Amino acid sequence: MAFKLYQTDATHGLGNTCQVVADFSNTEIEVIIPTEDQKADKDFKAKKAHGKFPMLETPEGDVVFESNAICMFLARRSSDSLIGSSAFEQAQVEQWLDISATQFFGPLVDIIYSTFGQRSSSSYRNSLKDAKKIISSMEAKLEGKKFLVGSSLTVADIVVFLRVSLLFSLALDASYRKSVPNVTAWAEGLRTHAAFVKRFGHIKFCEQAILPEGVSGQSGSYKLY
Ligand SMILES: N[C@@H](CCC(=O)N[C@@H](CS)C(=O)NCC(=O)O)C(=O)O
Repeated sequence: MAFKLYQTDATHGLGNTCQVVADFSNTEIEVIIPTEDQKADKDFKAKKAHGKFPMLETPEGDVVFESNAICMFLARRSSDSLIGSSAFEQAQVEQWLDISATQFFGPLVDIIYSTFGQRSSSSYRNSLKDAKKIISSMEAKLEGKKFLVGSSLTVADIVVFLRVSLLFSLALDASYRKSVPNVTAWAEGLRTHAAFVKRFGHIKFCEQAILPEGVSGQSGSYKLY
């Protein structure tokens, strides 16, 4: 019996990230987008007691939540070194997952919600600055390397890609990307990788940033970058 991956909708980035890891680890998963009726069901509510998607249900009916934990669980089922090929590499993989959950996710959500007018754009600049700090540290780590950890793809690349690709699609335009060639080459490699296209579709990186109302770009009153 397949594992069941519950997610908000077909475009759910955290869910799709888990799907990519499942594919790399040859784990069969059934993707379920619960209907409102299903979500209101008492048994389903008990299963989703933590309140968030994605959530993975094992064939035995046990549940694990938090996308990074789901990714690591699925990655450990792989014969490839998706979690890193030494104790040190495994620590580095965890380091990137922690960075992406604690330092990247907040600014990213702020940028997305501000861009689409669902939140005041007052913190947009600071969020972008915070996100760019992480991209700068990635730029240094990726010097002469194809992957964030070791010499092959790990969960760190898969998880961090979601954050970076959303920023490259919305806020960090072609001229900014030229200033981080290592991260851009890394992101291009993953964006066009068949496994990512299968689960994320054909992601496009923006030529020009899509700015929230009230925020001007390079040609405006302040320099965005
Ligand atoms: N840290 C969590 C974040 C989960 C999260 O915020 N999920 C949101 C969608 S991105 C969600 O489930 N929203 C709908 C709901 O709460 O029912 C993870 O990585 O899984």
